[in-house]
Amino acid sequence: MGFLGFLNNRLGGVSVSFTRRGGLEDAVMMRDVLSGDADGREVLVRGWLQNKRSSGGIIFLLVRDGSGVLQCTVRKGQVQDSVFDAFLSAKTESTVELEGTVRPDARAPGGREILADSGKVEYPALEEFPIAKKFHGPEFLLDQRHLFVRADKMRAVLKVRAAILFGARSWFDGHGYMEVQVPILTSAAVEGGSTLFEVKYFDEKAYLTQSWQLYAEALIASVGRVYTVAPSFRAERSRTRRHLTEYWHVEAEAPWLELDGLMRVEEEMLSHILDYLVKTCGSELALFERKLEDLARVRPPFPRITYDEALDRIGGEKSGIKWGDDLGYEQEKVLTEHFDRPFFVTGYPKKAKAFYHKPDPSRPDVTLSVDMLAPEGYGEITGGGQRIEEYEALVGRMREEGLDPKSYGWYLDLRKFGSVPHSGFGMGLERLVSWVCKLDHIRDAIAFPRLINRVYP
Ligand code: NSS
Repeated sequence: MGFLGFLNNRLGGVSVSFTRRGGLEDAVMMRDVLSGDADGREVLVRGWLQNKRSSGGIIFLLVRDGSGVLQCTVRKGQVQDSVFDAFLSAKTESTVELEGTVRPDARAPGGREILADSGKVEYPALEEFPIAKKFHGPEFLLDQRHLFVRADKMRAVLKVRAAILFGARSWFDGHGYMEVQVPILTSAAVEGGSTLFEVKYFDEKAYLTQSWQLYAEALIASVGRVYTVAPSFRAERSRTRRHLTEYWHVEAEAPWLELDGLMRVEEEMLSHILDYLVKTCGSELALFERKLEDLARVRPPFPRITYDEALDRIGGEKSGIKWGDDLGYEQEKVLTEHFDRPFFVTGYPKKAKAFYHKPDPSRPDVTLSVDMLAPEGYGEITGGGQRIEEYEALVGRMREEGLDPKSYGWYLDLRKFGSVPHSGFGMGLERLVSWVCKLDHIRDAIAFPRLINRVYP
């Protein structure tokens, strides 16, 4: 890549137009400066002025370019007076460019700084940045989300999300799963009608998908093991710490896979992801006070309990639900106190689960279903199980649930042409991020959350 600034050896210290000799992209990434690779060299950096302090003839700028945050020091006399004055009056979140020599300095955040010999304020911020260091209420910060995404913790969350997806994809790709995409606009419910978003589709009604699952079941007969990373939508009326109306869903489906095998897929994939986070996101996790040991100890096999055991552990009907009801957030929270790592709950009652779950042949009132719950009060992060593969049984379950088999014509066809025992699961990306980053609310696990009362910004 070459440190272009190196060539630009003090062209009179003016705010030279570096673009004349190359593209805007010629600035060095701060991450490369912070790594020490550019020590002693003359470099050009560009970024946003995150913070500034000055005393006498010296200004310390903290400049962020997305790859890192770097201290740039501007001294009176070492740059033109007009440059010094421009930086002195620049408001935070102005865009700036600086050129100077990289030197190690233990007092600088990250251990390095640039001693500037020239630079310019490229787009001065027009107003004071609305987000100050002081406390702001959550609604204010949600209104300012387009600016709040620049905050340290939001940047860390974005990095953790990206690392989780990288880890998930690399596990799936390495285990014979192919990434596929299916429609977001659909004609029928997957997870029950109560959380469907309806959209007008020309003269018809359509819905925003709740899960890719039914299409995935079609694709396993085409390309075998499949996975996706896609948005899912739930018109959740409940205002909780763990519900978004639009969330990102990592889902997988595989032929010739039963419940036990599915749990092995989930636990291996998750521990692979957590390993990757430990290796690549140490400083981000530290911001949230997440200890790396908490993640490193998550190793297969994860603890497994049944729904019946779960209900017992939380005090049976004293827990607020009776046998047959789904575990809600309150019940899961109590249950998670029994574990210090993610664990599985299997065998949910038929009544608590969607129509496609296969009833346990040895006990038909429960299903071959499994949820993975995260500890520390977080609860469910994945949901899935073994599917009904037999045509008549599937039609029967649809009728029991009051669904019209005609609305699921194509899905039923899959049982007519080479049906197969198969299983799959969906993992809520923001649920996992919330646990990993110890977030109080799922809205902070995504850049622009969609909540019951919020579609702006
Ligand atoms: O409803 S799920 O439990 N299961 C499914 O959608 C299956 N059709 C997935 C599959 O087998 N392919 O949702 C799966 C996960 C759940 O465990 C949560 O982690 C997440 O999706 N989820 C949510 N995250 C955020 N907000 C909301 N509202 C939400 N609903 C589910």
